Amino acid sequence: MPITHDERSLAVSASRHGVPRIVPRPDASPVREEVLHGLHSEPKTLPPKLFYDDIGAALFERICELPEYYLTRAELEVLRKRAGEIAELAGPRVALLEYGSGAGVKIRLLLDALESPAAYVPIDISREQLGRVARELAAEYPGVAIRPLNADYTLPLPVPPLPQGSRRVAFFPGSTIGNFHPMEAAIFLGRVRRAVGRGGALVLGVDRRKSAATLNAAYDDSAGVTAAFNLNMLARLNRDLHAHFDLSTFEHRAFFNSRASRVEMHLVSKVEQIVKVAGEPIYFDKGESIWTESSYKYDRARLEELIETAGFRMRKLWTNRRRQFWVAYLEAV
Ligand code: AVJ
Repeated sequence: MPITHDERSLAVSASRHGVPRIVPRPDASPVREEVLHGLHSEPKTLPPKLFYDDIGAALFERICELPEYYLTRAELEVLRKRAGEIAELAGPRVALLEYGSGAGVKIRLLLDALESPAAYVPIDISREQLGRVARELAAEYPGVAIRPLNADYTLPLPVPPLPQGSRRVAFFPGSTIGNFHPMEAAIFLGRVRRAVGRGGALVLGVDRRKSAATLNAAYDDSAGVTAAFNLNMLARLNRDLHAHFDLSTFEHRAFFNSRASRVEMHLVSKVEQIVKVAGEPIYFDKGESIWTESSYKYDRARLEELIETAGFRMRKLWTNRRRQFWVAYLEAV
């Protein structure tokens, strides 16, 4: 079923509670053209959204528990401490839109603190996880209209129909904004700005720029979970796109590129080889990589520049005790 643009349907369903229906979008599965375009590029690239099939989503949850991966704990610390302040700024009966809802841990902190939240729209590319989280939340928060959207939010989304007269507050945690090149980050946040409209707001999580040693450890953990997460992208293409990657011939590489202020993740071919992907031969030199992810790290000046370009004003900026991670409360200008 396509998503409806009838505002009333959601206003009505806000007081009803049943099992939420997932709105399927065709974009959520790997697109052959997009994959082949990336593999024919120079350097070779694959988009990070391809990490999050069911296995990848589970591996990412394990990453969040790693001693080296401080991001999730740091952000949760801020959200726990500031949920009350966020709720006060947001006001009553808000409609929440979450870009990349994942395991649904962080949103509970907001739903618990907010005064009579009206609706929650989790948007995620991982269909199985989205369905599970939506069912759990519908049971836990019977007063909130849960409207899951299985979509690739890096593409323009139709603005979901939401209860009339409710303030829209977007939630984009985890520093996933770091996956976008700064120029694309501004364009993406500009779309979020239009989705929340005048009077709307955005709660944004952003990882702060810090020492290369700390960042390198966070993206190349000693237990090898991040390596498995990175390599799963190839396994996933083998499963879903008739690719023939031999995983033992690729290795995980992650490092902080200080000039560009980003952590880069790559999959490096250990040998010269040709891999068939969706019927097409892809040639790899020995040592050639596929660039699978960038995680941009922001200092205060760059963050403010990004926010202003996107049409938001910074109302509050919080960090955790160890000053690793930011949570910003942004208001639509
Ligand atoms: C989910 C995009 C925030 O960039 O830190 C974790 C993904 N990649 N380890 C990040 C990720 C490698 C993560 N984000």
